[in-house]
Amino acid sequence: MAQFQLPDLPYAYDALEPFIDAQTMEIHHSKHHAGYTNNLSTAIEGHGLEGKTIEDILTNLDSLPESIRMAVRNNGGGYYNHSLFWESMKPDSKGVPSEVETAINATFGNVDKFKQDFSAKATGVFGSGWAWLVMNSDGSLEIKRKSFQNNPIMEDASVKVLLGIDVWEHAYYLKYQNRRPEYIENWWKVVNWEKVAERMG
Ligand code: MN3
Repeated sequence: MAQFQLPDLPYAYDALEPFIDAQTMEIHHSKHHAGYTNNLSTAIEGHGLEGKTIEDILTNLDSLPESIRMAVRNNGGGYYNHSLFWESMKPDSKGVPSEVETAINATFGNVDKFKQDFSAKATGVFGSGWAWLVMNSDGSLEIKRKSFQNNPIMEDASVKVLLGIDVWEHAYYLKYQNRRPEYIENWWKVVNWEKVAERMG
């Protein structure tokens, strides 16, 4: 059996309508995420990584043989990022829990300002990539912009990844075409803030 399996979505493909359409969700999960997952398992097979978690692997990319390092960065990142992404959304999005709001206010002033900053970073990703909200080891929050499937834990294993938005065109093009800012604006309506609180620990 392959080392990594495609996780089930925690909701139906159409659960995030009208903000994220069912066809995009189905292709994104059953084709893109499945592809990263299979390619990851294939890349690491026979390299002594049995029993390693995806976090173990992504925080130690430099220890991998060069022949598989890029494949693992791209596909391992894709596997990990999308698993985080599905859980970062939910159909009946609630308000921001108080412990999250307190942390956001300390760094960004208020939740609206944070959303503006995060949206601007996500909008400004050149080409394919992600915007991430991370908590540093000192408890401060920070927005990171990453290309391709790179994740903040690849360069700093001490950060906690709290939230991320996929701004590859495959995440929004069917419904929004080139209107990435509109996708981002609507994405806020399906953010799973309880999951963000859980990830803060
Ligand atoms: Mn994607």
